[in-house]
Amino acid sequence: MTAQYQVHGNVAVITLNNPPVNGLGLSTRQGIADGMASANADAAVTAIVITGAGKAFSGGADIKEFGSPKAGQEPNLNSVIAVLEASAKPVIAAMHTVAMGGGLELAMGCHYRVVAPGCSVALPEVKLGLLPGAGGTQRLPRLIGVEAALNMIVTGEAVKSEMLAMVPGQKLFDKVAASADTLAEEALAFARSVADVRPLPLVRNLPCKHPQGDAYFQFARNMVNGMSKNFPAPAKCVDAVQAATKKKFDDGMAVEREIFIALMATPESKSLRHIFLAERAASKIPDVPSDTPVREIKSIAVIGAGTMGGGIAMNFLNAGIPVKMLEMKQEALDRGIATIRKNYESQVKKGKLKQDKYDQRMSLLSTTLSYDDLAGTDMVIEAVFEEIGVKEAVFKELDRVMKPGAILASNTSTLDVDKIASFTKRPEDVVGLHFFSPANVMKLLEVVRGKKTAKDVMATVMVVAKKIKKIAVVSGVCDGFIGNRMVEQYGRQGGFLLDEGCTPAQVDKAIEKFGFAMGPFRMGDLAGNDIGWAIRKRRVVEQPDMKYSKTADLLCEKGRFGQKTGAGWYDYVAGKRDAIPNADVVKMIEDHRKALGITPRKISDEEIVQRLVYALVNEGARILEEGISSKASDIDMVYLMGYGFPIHRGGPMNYADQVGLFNVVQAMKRFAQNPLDDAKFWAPAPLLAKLAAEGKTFN
Ligand code: 3H9
Repeated sequence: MTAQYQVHGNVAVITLNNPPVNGLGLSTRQGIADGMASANADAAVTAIVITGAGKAFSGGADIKEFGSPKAGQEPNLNSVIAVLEASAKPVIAAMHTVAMGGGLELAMGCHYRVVAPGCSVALPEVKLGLLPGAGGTQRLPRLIGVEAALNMIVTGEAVKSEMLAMVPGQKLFDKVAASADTLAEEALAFARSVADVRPLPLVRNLPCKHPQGDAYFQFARNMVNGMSKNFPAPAKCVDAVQAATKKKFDDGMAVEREIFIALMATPESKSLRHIFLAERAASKIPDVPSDTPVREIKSIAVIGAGTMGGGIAMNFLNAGIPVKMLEMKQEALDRGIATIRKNYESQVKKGKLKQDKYDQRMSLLSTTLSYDDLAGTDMVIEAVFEEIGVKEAVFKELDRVMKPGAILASNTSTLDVDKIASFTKRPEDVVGLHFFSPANVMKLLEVVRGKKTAKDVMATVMVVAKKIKKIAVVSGVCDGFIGNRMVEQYGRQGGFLLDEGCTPAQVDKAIEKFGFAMGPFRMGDLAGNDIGWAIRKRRVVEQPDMKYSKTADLLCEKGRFGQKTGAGWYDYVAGKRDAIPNADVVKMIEDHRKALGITPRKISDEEIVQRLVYALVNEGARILEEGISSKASDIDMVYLMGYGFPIHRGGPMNYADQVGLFNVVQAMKRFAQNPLDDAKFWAPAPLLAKLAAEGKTFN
């Protein structure tokens, strides 16, 4: 049973027990309704307490149930709340740790609420592209005031119970318990104290007004619209709360219901719900059980004090984990430390970091010029030059000095982790940790699992990643891992588009309108066009028949490497990041086109977007079928967190699912007919073809 029923003296207690967070799935909702029926039928019971077992009162509606037939099955949450409101005996919510979404709505449907201090209270539905759909938009404004409620509903942010208890005139909490430990006892005592009070108070009967009325809501709408481009839910939250101030309670509920149902069907909400689950799924590795013992990581060594090494070190310092940095020369160490110091100082100046925290972080950082000094550290991350010979020298040294059981990680972005592991006598301890630049800012971490990497090493690095607040995604060993392998195909399509008639600005604009943070050419300029050039030089040797546009090579031959040289696909003014189109680059592309005898054609934004995105999808499908990635949602996380894929589209694989894989394959077949494109590339990956034929999806 996911809700238990017990009677303590004259008080019935219904305990939600649906781990991990007492999501209000069908069986829990049924359990509450059953408990209510038992309590009302038992003449000895004078009051009813609803509480939650384990680490939450309730995290809300069961997100995993959304979209399944169970979600709409009676009793739905609104019906359960109607049962609470109709109870002849007082119902008291006893909340602790987490009271969110439908969980908070359930509590607001009770007659009274007792809360433990430290309880995170939120209506976070907006983060899932929804609004509270079980009366949250109608009841919360009645309990804490319109502005405070709208603020919580529109941001979805959690507020601690003790803070909310200080809102003047709030009626959300009837009592704040002394502590979480005494909550149960205090809730029982409270229940006894109100057992005979009549009439029973109902939130629906409280007034709901804002003194400025429409003017306030117009102001709120303007604010919200400015901040929530691409997402319909926040503005709808304003509409629903405004309805609470203008309509009778049940009419306001009807407005909320209608909006909730409409939002549930939007691609934006589907994407956000996908991301919520994908983020949590990413930390799970199919063949590494969740109870795999992890190694203790109390100290870290970082080899290399360059931009990457410094950024990596900061992650651990931020998490309170001591870091020892190693370099070959004192000057390099000094430069690295100065950069870290500068980064922190700028945070202090902006008020983002307190001075004592800064001091504490810097005190955790030590340096050395000798490998022997690293012997005692639990994990080492190498961030040296991307050249296999250099890595070999480093890993041989690490193998010599590191204590048994230490984890040896490489931050390589391209090299073969199995080969790197083979430089040691302990390949089971070697793993790839591909941080993205700037490493102290970017959320993504690709964890590259070598053929011999031990399961407990994988389990450990996933825990460590969480500690340093990264979203870790596991990749097998292949050229470019998940992200860079896919971006190469995306870049190739970008090149073909130039050959066929586009300018870099046209391509970038089209994909940015689709929602990407940056188009492929602006991204190339930011990352450095010389990186792709080096990869292509390798590729033409490995795959001499590979078709690609030579425009990027021509650009690099002119020394236009991007922002770092002040010129790439665009021009840049020192100190600014604005991309200014350059006529010579456009002419270079036109000349190249002429030399190839291509007559340019007008290419629609739709075709640009499809070719770029489906290039990602097809390569993603190959990555999945090769087992480089264990789930499509991992690929989505890589693209969302590391490559600026639009959040509201939920990642390339999710987007393809939404478009329909059949449609994706049809488009690919069309692209394959284009003689200037690469027919071989557009042959759908077998997995994609199979899923499309079966009418299935990636996720
Ligand atoms: C809603 O309520 C709609 C209503 O208004 C109307 C209905 C008609 N359901 O985050 P964690 C799982 S919409 C199912 O790592 P933490 C999560 O998937 C809902 N499962 O832990 C994970 O599972 P697994 C509004 C849920 O301690 C595990 O719990 N509510 C739910 O860092 C641990 O998650 C929200 O949006 C759920 N509602 O944080 C709340 N919530 O182990 C969303 C979590 O299998 N949840 N799980 O991977 C959160 O913000 C955080 O999970 C929470 C715990 C703060 C609760």
